[in-house]
Amino acid sequence: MSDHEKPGRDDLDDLITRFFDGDKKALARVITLVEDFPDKAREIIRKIHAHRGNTYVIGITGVLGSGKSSLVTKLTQRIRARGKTVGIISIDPASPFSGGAFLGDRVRMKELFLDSGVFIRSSSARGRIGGMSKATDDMVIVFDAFGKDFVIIETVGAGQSEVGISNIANTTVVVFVPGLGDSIQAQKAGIVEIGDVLVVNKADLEGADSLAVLLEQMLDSYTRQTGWRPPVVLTSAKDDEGIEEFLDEVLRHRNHIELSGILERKKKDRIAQRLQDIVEDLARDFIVESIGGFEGFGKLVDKVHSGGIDPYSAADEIKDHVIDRVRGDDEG
Ligand SMILES: Nc1nc2c(ncn2[C@@H]2O[C@H](COP(=O)(O)OP(=O)(O)OP(=O)(O)O)[C@@H](O)[C@H]2O)c(=O)[nH]1
Ligand SMILES: [Mg+2]
Repeated sequence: MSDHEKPGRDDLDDLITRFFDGDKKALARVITLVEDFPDKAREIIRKIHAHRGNTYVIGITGVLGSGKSSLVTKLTQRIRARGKTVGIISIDPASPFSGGAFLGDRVRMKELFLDSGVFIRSSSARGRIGGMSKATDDMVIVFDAFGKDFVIIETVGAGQSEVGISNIANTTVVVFVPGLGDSIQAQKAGIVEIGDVLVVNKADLEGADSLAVLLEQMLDSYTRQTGWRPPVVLTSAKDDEGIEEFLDEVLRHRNHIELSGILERKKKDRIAQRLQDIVEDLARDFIVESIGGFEGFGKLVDKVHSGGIDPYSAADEIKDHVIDRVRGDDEG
């Protein structure tokens, strides 16, 4: 079966069995299906949702080329050294995870590819602004049910996506680099505010300390209700410096939101948003289908065209038809 074929029901049951046996190929296949086939995604999520564990989601965002993939690699190695498993979702077509150009990156990735406790998935942004995909939530559920202790999501900072990542991630990490116009980087709308941990990467380069000072000043200038002041951590993914401290700060944040109840609230907020999105999709499908089967639709178009009715009143008539169909569905 090619990777892009849709399996039948029997295949799916077999696939799920292999998935729960810990088969990495089955995991890869399940993720492809969840991403590419919404109807299969429903079926799969129904089968595996009850098997979720306690995956912790770390989101890493920051400007292009700031070293996010390099940091994810180093961070993953530290997490593995502590005996935990990791699933990585890289939402960025330009990422080395999806075949980058730097030999150095390939060598680093290779260390992860050989580790059976790590699974890497590049998820194309598919032209969506910010690159956050609706399927990302489902992919987290898949990794969770598979038994991953951590999911790390890398996404390039592009305005909207930072907001997206902080909704899904339990801890959001924002990566900065010296020399890219420090104040502009930091002042970009909301970027400092969404970070639970701020990282100044490429600390081996000039200007890292002054950037860290600037970030601390910005943190001074706004108040937070959560009792958490985001730490600023200096790292060099290249030299493997500061990574242990970086992981410690992520875990310290985790501890903070777990003990304070913020984590549970965040998770419930996310579920509420997700349920709303799913129902909106269902409603939209229903409406499109209802309009498609409504014979009066063409007549209303003509009537608006000839000036016999205004578009809002015509839309009200269509809405009444859709509501009648909903009632019809309810009755039988
Ligand atoms: N000097 C220095 N270079 C680094 C460091 N970390 C990463 N780099 C280099 O920066 C470049 C980009 O690194 P990536 O890890 O691909 O950065 P990224 O943020 O994932 O890039 P995109 O996904 O394309 O946005 C590569 O050439 C890395 O080798 C660092 O700590 N110091
Ligand atoms: Mg990258």
